[in-house]
Amino acid sequence: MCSLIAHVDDGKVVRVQGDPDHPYTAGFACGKVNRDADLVNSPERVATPLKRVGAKGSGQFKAITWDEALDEITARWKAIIAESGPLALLGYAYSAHQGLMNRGLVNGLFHALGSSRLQAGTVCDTCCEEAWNVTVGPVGGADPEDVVHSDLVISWGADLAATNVHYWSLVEHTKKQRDLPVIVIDPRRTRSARAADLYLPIKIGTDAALALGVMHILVRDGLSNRDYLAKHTLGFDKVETEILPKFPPAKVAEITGLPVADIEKLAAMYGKARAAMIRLGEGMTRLAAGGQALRTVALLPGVSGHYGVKGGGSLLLTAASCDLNYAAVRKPSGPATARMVNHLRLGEELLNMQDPPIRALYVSANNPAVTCPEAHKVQKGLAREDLFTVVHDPFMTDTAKYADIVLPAANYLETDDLYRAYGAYWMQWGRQAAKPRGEARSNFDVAQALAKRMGLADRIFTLAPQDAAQELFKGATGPASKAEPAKLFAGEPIHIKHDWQGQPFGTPSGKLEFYSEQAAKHGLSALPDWNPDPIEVADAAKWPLRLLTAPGYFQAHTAFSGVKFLRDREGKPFCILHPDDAARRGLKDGAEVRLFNDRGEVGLMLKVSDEVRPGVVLVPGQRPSGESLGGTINMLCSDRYTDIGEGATYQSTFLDVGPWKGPRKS
Ligand SMILES: Nc1nc2c(c(=O)[nH]1)N[C@H]1C(S)=C(S)[C@@H](COP(=O)(O)OP(=O)(O)OC[C@H]3O[C@@H](n4cnc5c(=O)[nH]c(N)nc54)[C@H](O)[C@@H]3O)O[C@H]1N2
Ligand SMILES: Nc1nc2c(c(=O)[nH]1)N[C@H]1C(S)=C(S)[C@@H](COP(=O)(O)OP(=O)(O)OC[C@H]3O[C@@H](n4cnc5c(=O)[nH]c(N)nc54)[C@H](O)[C@@H]3O)O[C@H]1N2
Ligand SMILES: [Mo]
Repeated sequence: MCSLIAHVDDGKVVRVQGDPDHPYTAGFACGKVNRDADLVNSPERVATPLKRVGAKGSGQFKAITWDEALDEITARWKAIIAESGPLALLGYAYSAHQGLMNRGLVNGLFHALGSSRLQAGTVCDTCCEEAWNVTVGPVGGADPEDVVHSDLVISWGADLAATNVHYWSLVEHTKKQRDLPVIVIDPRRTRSARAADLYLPIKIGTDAALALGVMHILVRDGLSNRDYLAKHTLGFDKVETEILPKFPPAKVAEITGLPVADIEKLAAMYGKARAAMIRLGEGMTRLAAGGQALRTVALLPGVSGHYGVKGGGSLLLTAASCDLNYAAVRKPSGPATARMVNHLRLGEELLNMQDPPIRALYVSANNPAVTCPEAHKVQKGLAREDLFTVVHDPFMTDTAKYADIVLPAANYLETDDLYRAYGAYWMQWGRQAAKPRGEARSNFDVAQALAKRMGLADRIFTLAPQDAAQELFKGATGPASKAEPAKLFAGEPIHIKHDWQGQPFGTPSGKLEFYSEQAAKHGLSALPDWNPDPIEVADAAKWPLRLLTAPGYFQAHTAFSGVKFLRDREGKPFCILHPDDAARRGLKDGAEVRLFNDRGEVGLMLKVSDEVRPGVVLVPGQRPSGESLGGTINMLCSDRYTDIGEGATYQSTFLDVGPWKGPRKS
């Protein structure tokens, strides 16, 4: 979450920049956000509510008024609820660039209606979050700003230069003043990797083995912190006797594809550091055994004792430390429990859920036709003639093309909202900078309008955003609750970190859990471990390449695809193959290629580069079908769950690449 300044001229946002007075943003915004004036003013924005006039997916619509749109939506919902009950409705709202009000109140609407509930975020962070929770507990990790106290930084499964730009710039700044070695562990030689002091091009999905190998060496060389282990951790004795003997350096080298010398070097640097900070990325968790990978890496600072040192430890997400009263907005009323729909199984559930089937879908602030695995199934589900779909978005997305009604959404610069970061310990009120373009309305506003028409009486649906935001502070107990409303609403950033007394652990034992009964309850082994996944092994025998999915530098999923400059900057949707793999297939840099497996095919441009190892095909970002030669990468990914958190396994995808001969006739 960056703190931004929007320059407004004559009611129009003309420029957006990082706030120079904010301690963490420090005047810097990434290449995407720097273009947010283009995003908010994009000529491609949807101007008015629209009603479908052509076939689903064809994108043919006519303009209607807001009253017509809201009347039709609520009349259809009421009829469906009368016939099939509220579970036939699904509110499918996610995050985009929104804060707590615009994201939360849409959830609040569907919670109060008693509809089927979205198990949100399984496309993103539920796997890593659950894995962290069973290991460290539902608490934040290291403060990224404490990196000024670190003497080693490990970026483990995160491309800091893409997804943690403020952290990255603080690291670079610190590096200019003193020695601060950076180690990057990533199957892609990312921009961060190129700037690293040590880069380990690990094989996808082998991080747990590497972390166990490092522990093995730390113990072997007397570099483990016995005092810390005894006081603050649970079950390391079992790891030491049952697991670590399986992971000597030579074995780890075989599993991870890394030279023994580099594994030794990593362990030596880590073991000798006084305060090493590990920035944990979600990258290592986007596959079948993702939870075990993250859990195992998050245990390392327990062995070194760095969880007890300022500037040491690890950081996954910070949000759990901001204990606001979210329920005030997200759960104003409604049944305590209701049927859940997993975010990443939208296609499956639209096609197969019964008693009742999903008959009405409301999509807000996400684009599942592109970003969900089994994208074919999602599109097939969205094409159902008997499904009533509403999409609220600033742009005519691939998903919106399937809607019966499209509602134009306001952008974050056009709304009031409360933001709390998930990569830093900051919270801030963001004031509306400009009036919504055209007839666009905010999520908050539309949720209230729909609630009123549906006869919901909860007070939250009548409050102005600022008054609703105050509700979040009622009953909150942590540092966030101490925010002074006057300062907050004047736009002053608020730091929400507790007083630092070492990494707190929120596990049942109150310690860092090497042995975790909660993990075992989720079906993971109670101890950290690494084993090959049988389904991946079978697929790898069938297909020669494995998918590596990583963020685009100039796109974030599809949220910036309405900015032509950024689309062009990112380039036509592409994949990257190692020169050996390209040569073996007679494919040249710049060729049009087809990526395929049993699930389907996608047409992309080829870049040949050794930034990935042989056997891997890298596809940065998820680009809409209209931008590629054909299709979108998630058409090749299954909706199988991760080992914990029921998350997405994009990288358990195996495939092949060949020349593109135009879309296949089906
Ligand atoms: N293959 C593969 N797939 C992935 C991933 C991967 O690594 N590999 N990553 C996954 C991850 S981490 C995530 S989080 C998901 C993201 O997937 P999505 O949540 O689908 O994210 P976006 O594509 O950014 O879609 C956000 C939409 O919200 C709209 N929007 C922006 N602001 C507002 C607003 O204020 N109101 C409304 N109503 N709409 C707004 C934007 O125009 C855009 O259409 O993708 C996942 N998909
Ligand atoms: N520019 C840009 N920024 C973004 C986004 C974006 O799309 N574009 N998306 C935003 C969102 S929604 C999210 S959730 C965050 C996610 O941000 P991060 O937590 O950084 O996670 P990812 O971007 O999924 O993956 C990061 C890195 O993990 C690497 N990786 C993949 N598999 C493995 C593995 O098996 N082991 C290891 N060690 N590394 C692996 C990838 O090559 C990639 O470089 O980023 C946010 N920021
Ligand atoms: Mo995400």
